[in-house]
Amino acid sequence: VASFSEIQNYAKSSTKESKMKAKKHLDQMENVTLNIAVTGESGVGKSTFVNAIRGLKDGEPGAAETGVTETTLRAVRYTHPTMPNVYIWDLPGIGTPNFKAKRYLKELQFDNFDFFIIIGSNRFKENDIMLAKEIQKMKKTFYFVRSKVDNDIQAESRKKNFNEEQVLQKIKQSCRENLAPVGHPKVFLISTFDLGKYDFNKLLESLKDNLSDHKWLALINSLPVCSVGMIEKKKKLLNNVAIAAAAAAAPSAGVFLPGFSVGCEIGIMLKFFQTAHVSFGLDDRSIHNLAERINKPEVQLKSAMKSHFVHGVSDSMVAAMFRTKGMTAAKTLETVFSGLPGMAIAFGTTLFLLRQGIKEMAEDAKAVLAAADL
Ligand SMILES: Nc1nc2c(ncn2[C@@H]2O[C@H](COP(=O)(O)OP(=O)(O)O)[C@@H](O)[C@H]2O)c(=O)[nH]1
Ligand SMILES: [Mg+2]
Repeated sequence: VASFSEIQNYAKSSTKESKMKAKKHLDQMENVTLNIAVTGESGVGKSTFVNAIRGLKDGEPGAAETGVTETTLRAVRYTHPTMPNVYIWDLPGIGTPNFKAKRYLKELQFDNFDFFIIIGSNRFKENDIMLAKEIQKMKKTFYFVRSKVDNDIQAESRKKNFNEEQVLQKIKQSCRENLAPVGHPKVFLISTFDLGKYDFNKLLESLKDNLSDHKWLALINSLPVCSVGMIEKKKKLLNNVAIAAAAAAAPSAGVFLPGFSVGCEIGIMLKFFQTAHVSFGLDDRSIHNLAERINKPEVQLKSAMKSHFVHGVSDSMVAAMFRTKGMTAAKTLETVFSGLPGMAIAFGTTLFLLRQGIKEMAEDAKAVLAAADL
């Protein structure tokens, strides 16, 4: 699987072959699988977390049941509502007795998982530590997540001399001591009810270091918009994908500038925009879910959107973008790519259009976030 920098190189050459390669990379990006395991004792918030990172509300069809006590040692695989190759596993705590735990671990087939998130809502337990050691043995990565910090903050905030940062540091310190048998690993504090706060972003940055470009892209595309920082991450990645999409969509060498009926592959552009649209949470389903979660009317969120994509992604809408004055500016951009042979004109223009779309969507996503008071 090629990295983004390789894709960039393919995109800059103008042969038919490089165009095919760009297409292949788009396919690979789309088909990359990601298996995330979420584990920890009963009641720590695994199911809630599984739902939150899939952008599902508790109780929605397909959502993991929350607030129920696990009685079986059974791993449940959840698919992502929009990304069929992203799987999130809800692994109930291994619990006692010991022989059961051993068998459970054996049956888990560690190799299938890209990483493990071990959640604790207070102290991490014997079992969490044992599991971490097993994961370590299998040379897999795990991350300790301390959930429900919103509860801690709320309780402490009633005290005199309350200092949020100090409270968080104290929790972290106590978790680290608790986890000393695993060698003082990093602990990320989160509130699943508000992923935009606390350490969720830091957790993502750590994940990034241990994932391939394509898996990282799949992860970020699959996560709901929870903060401006998340929007920026999505924007940056999609701007990279746009290079491959433009290379695959642009007409081959020798074809003059696209009104895209002239050889430019609209299907690739539409697909790119559709993926981005969902990733930025601007599609009907995402808006509907967000509206319900924050208890505000959908129209209020929708009216914040100002881009070409207000009514979704369609070929007529993309055609309209081709006719805007921005496309005149795209010609100026061609000079930037002027060192490139034949296809460069179409490539540059197509890339400009795709990135223009990303820019507009990111603005809309920020406006929606603001309208939602998040
Ligand atoms: N305050 C708070 N409550 C949470 C959080 N995450 C989960 N919960 C609550 O904790 C309870 C148990 O959650 P659940 O996801 O069913 O735990 P599981 O047994 O590990 O799957 C539920 O009532 C959740 O609403 C969180 O980040 N903050
Ligand atoms: Mg559960």
